[in-house]
Amino acid sequence: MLKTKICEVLGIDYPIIQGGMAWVSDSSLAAAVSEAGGLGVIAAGNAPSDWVENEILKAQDITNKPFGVNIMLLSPFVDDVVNVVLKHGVKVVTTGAGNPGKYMKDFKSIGAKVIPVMPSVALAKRMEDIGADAVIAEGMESGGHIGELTTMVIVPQIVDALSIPVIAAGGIADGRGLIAALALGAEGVQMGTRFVASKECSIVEAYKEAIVKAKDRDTVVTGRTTGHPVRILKNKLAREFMKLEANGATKEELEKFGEGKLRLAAREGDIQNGSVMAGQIAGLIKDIKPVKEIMEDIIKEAQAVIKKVNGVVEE
Ligand code: TUI
Repeated sequence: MLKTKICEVLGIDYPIIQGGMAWVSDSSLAAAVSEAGGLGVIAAGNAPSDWVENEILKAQDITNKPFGVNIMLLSPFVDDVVNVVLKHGVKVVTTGAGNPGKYMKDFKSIGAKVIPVMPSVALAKRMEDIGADAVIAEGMESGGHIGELTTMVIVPQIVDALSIPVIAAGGIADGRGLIAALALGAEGVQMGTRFVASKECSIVEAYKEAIVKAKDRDTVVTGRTTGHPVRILKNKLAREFMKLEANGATKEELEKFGEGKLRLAAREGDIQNGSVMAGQIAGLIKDIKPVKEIMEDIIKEAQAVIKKVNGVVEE
């Protein structure tokens, strides 16, 4: 057993949330994580609302346990996606890449728990003030769209500034990371990259294998010049993007170049010309396993870490 208050709030066994990952976390991955005792999350990403609706229905077919939907607030379909989430009584909503304030009342009206992902203290505090049930404090170790601060630095500062539960994200993939997050005052963790390298993740094997092969320094942050920094694995696309940035390409040119590249990698399997989003912790991930095994191994390791720490404290 390894329970925190957030487990009760979300109706889950372990304080582990699967990060919403566009083009990656569909009903297959989300339902597997929920079945294994965590909180699975379907990512709406930039997908149209009928795709999201279909994934919600598929997840409800696979599991009776609670799952969430992640709403990417830069999506052109965000209003329609919100309506689908409301229509189907989704239990938990996580958000990324913006401020979900506009939709907070709607989510609350159906009793959904709202957990925005936030990269800084001021933004996280604002979320508490407008009624968020918890926040995910995300460090820049994460894959995808990131902020400026590391997990080690942002988690305890958000914990101290807020009274709602804080979930730590960024650079966490095992039991050591889970206990470290609890030590920083978090009530749980969100993991993305670890769950990409799972059997139930429905993307192409080449993407998962790229994560397994990655070493500690194999990610890079692109897009700092556009105001949308995104961490990806180093590949041909990353080199081309950085070259364009160094040569002073405009925001519009870079956005045009980046369009469709995550889908190209995750669904079409072109991991050289596509965008292989992954966190720095990819270097720690050595295998592709069933979600249940990932979860059980993390809990076992976390319990062993606690025993070890107890031993040190008692000496
Ligand atoms: O959202 C993420 N990670 C993502 S979204 C994504 S899809 C995408 N691809 C290319 C460009 C943009 C998006 C891939 N990965 N993580 C959560 C997260 N949210 N990280 C940072 C933020 C964030 C940033 C600004 C949250 C709030 C925020 O507020 C700005 C404001 O002032 O409202």
